[in-house]
Amino acid sequence: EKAKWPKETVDLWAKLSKKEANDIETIQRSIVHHVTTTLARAAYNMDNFSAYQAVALSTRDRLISRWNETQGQLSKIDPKRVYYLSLEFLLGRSMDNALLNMGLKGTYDKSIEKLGFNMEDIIESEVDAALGNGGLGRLAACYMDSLATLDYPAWGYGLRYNYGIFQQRIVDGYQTEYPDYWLNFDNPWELARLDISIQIGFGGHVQTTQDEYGVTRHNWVPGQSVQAIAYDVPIPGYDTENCNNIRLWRSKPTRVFDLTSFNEGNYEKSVEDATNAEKITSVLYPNDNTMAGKELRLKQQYFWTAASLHDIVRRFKKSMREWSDFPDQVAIQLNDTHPTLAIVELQRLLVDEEMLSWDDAWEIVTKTFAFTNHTVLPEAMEKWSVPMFEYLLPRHLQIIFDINLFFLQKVEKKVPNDRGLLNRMSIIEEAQPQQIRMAHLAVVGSHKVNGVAALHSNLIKTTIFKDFVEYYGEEKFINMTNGVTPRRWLHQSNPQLSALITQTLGNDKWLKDLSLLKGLAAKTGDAAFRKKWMTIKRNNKVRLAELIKERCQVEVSPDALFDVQVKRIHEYKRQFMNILSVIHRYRTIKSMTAAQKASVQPRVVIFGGKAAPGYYIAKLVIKLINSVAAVVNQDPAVGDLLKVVFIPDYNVSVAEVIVPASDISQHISTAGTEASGTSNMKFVLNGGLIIGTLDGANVEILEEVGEDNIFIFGCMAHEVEDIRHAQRYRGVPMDPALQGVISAIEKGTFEDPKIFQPLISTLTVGKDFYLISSDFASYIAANQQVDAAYKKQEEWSKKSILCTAHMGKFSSDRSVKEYADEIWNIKPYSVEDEGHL
Ligand code: CGF
Repeated sequence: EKAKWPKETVDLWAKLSKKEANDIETIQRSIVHHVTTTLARAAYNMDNFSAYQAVALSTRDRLISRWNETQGQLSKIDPKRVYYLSLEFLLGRSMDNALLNMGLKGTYDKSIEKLGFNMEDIIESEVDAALGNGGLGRLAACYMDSLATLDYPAWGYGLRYNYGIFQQRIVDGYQTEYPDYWLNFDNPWELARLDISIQIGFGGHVQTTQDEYGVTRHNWVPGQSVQAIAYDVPIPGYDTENCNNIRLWRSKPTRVFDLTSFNEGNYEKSVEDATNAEKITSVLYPNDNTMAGKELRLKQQYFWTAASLHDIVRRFKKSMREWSDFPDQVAIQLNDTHPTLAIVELQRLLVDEEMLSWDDAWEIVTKTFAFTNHTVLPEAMEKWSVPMFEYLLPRHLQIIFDINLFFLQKVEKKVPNDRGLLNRMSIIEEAQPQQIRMAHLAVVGSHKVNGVAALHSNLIKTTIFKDFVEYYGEEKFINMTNGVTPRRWLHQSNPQLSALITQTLGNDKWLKDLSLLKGLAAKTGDAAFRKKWMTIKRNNKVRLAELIKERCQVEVSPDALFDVQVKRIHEYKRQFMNILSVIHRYRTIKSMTAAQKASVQPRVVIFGGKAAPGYYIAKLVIKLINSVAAVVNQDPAVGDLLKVVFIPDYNVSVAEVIVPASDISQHISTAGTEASGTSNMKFVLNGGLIIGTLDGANVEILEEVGEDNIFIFGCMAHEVEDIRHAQRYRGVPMDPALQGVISAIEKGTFEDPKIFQPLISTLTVGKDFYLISSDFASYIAANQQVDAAYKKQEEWSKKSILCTAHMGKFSSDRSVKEYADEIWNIKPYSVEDEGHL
């Protein structure tokens, strides 16, 4: 159409779509413009929140320009792209990050200040986009930042939940959950693409016919359908014009729904169906590392994968290429098993709708997908009951059975007469009712499978995927150690440290090449530098102490050692062991003379994290922490030597305050249970030391920082089974120090002991599955080493600097580049700043 335009029309468009300038006056104009027009307010009735809204809208205008330019150029170049399918994107706040990444923070600071507002207050007005549970969702967000920064052609696909992870409040020491309706005030960080709407079917039946060549054809006739509407979230790279996209789907009723009911006068029924359609993307399931098995969750998974694939296929078709080129244009990464249905949906589209042969289609499918496993915990393995699945997705079930049949035939051919093997490897578990094992389906349908840290990647090869490794060979199973983005997790959250690093290294190149941090190692001998380093840590501790005062009404001294454990509350992460050791510390201090107390290192033990609402034992751990805090914090015999706090409603923006302020953080999962952990990386990056087990990425952090700069304790992953066996059958006695602690709880030192009985039973009746007793002595000893090391402040400051200096490996830029080279086969491209759209 444009080609038909006269030259002056084309020129006029080019002139008027010039990008806005980024000088202070233009920015101020754009802010005031949004105040007066978009928000319909005026200077005299503005508060911090409306200032935030206006600044956000002005920032968004600039984001959208970049987004448009990037996406326009991408369509022209049409390179191979990666699509990252994740049910969770835990983005947190966007404004600060967008301004920093676009290089506009300083100018906006000044612009706002002159308009009578303060940037820090405005930033605090933004609510977190909390569309994730924990590590997995935050990892997806870090990867999106790195993909954009490194100029990779990449899109994320997810769901736009109306309710993100619940808000946690502590009432009488217990966690209570409140809905997080984060869209209350509109979300400036998304673009509703109401024109992009895809119809998604559910239920119904399958018609089987013979085509003119006698080939059997299957046609799925869904019983109901809903619409998927696209919402795009621009993700700006740091120090590049590139701006990638996360497309989130929202469910809506189709316009053509249930006319029959309507015509029969059953208006209510047709409205009810519409409400059911909206429900699909209503809420994020609040489980981390556990599988709920709910029908609505399966609906979410299909709705999301079908809409995303439809979108991907439509984009591919525009290029008029052959189907066999699909894997050269498209790489799809499955973030956990949640999107595994995409494998089945692509096979269905190719066979049933595009009429490819089964084998040709399957070759395309398996070359396209790759799968990331995030856990070996049995309770997290996704399985779907066959009857429920059949009712929702009858054609997909047939396809899964066929995939399984052809797969098992090949296994049988390679390893004849081993029924046990077929049983173990089958995608279908022979239970009552039968179950679909999503992890097996993901492995069979992908060309690469990766774990998220070296230890974990080895572990999956010898446990859950052992048979598959023998069948496919080692090459299919690789390691991609997780990483975190230094832009958010140092530059944004710890601006003083970021500035000091830039000043010390002479430039800010380290923000795009984190290995440059090693240049800091040479500064450990420089006393003045160490002082600056530790002053910044103290400033960050003051900031955290203020947050603690505000949220927990407890005063803590920034001169004490800040000891932090913030993460989802889970038995395998052993917050229980931590609070038991705190009780031990408390009892030890209470038994001391005044002279002995004088040499105790004061400590503030900081907890935070959410428990899944149905996870009774995890919720009791929160209650115990709060009960212990109530007693310890009031005890004059202890004073400032020990304080315990539980910071409610831990989320990304709270983490941004906590992480830079930590002296020591706890990553103490039973060896072999935490796949990677990513907060461990964030803490060390910010000069916080860690105490931990040889689990997940701790192992690689130890390799990088060296054993003098980390506190390792506890048994190793390969010892766990033997210890459990011994405990179960030989009845090993409980650690004596732990026994003392348990007795104190049972005597009622911290509220009515009956409350905690079920928790204590996990150590006694429950046979201590997570090995708290066998690790307890070495844990206490490691904590004592921490105290001793912290007292030598000069030495500690050197350790802290070396920690940061050796974190180059753990940038998500490194992870993403490895994925791009070894799995996706995609290349960076460059977005030219053409200055207009
Ligand atoms: O994924 C996790 C996290 N809880 O979300 N898993 N899941 N599912 C693992 O438990 C972490 O160890 C890991 O760091 C994270 C991201 O890979």
